[in-house]
Amino acid sequence: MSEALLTNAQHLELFYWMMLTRVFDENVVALWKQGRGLGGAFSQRGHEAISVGASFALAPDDVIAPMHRDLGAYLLRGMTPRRIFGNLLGRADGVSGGRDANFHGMGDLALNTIGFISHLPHSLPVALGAAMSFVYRREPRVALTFTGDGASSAGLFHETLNLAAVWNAPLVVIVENNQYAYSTPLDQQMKSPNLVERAAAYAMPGVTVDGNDVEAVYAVTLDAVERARRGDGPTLIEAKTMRMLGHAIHDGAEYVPPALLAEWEARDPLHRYREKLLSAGVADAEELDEIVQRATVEVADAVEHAEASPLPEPASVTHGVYAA
Ligand SMILES: Cc1ncc(C[n+]2csc(CCOP(=O)(O)OP(=O)(O)O)c2C)c(N)n1
Ligand SMILES: [Mg+2]
Repeated sequence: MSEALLTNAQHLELFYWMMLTRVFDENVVALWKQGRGLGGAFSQRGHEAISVGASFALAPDDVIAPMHRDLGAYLLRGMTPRRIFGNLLGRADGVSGGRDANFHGMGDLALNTIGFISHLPHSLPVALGAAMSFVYRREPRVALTFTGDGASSAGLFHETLNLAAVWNAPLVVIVENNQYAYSTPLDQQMKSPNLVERAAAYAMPGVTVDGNDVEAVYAVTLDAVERARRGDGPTLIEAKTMRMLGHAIHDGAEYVPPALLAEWEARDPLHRYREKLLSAGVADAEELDEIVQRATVEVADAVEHAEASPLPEPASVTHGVYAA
């Protein structure tokens, strides 16, 4: 594994991005429960270390195709909280200009970010296409995408891994194994709880990582990214975590055993990283609280801005429509 040596400033950056993601998500939950939301909004709690740790390993030129629980990836890529909140509220200045009111469709090629495609796992072949375009143009760039445990049972997941291996594509695929696909627990959709075993079927390296350990996610992703950039092909990473809230706001997740949630709560990625930074002497409590405060202010500003922003002009409805 790479010597993923991080400076103290980088440790604090990781904490900041995870905290921004957490605070953003908490605001979404609160607002939607107050009836101030629009459409659905997928919960991010439990996924912060994966989206942040993985994105941190990319160069700005690399392409990322996040899924619906990768808010941290969008933020880290430079998509502002104002634009993302605007998207969730369907505003004209939201990422999709009011065409989607969700974590879908938040693409911005200026940020090398491909918007999430609702159909699962359709972002995978698109990311493979981006990876192959780098090969054809002889550019030392990498494409990284995420998918879920549920989506990994769909045919397109297997077709993409197979072709990525055959074509030796500079692609990194991260499966966010959060134990559930909507209300279906893992053991009701696959025999093996270790998704990483699927990599062997396509003769590509497969790595399992603790998805609640941001530095571990960063280190394995960096390894895979470097491998891809060297021309040594794709990697499958299985990041194990737990979806700590319902599928989306409407879902109370009563079907999840409380003991399972308690077990994972003890491994909360934010609390763990905070303790680690404190015990390693990277920062004191006051410095970390300041970061929390910074994230809180940024998200409050985004909410205020989005709520005060106009909806799109009805006449703009056909913008970006290329076929009917
Ligand atoms: C082809 C397809 N079928 C069904 C859905 C509806 N759907 C959205 S998310 C989801 C569950 C996905 O589970 P998983 O892949 O484990 O990701 P998670 O939501 O747990 O992060 C489903 C069934 C969809 N988006 N696409
Ligand atoms: Mg899942």
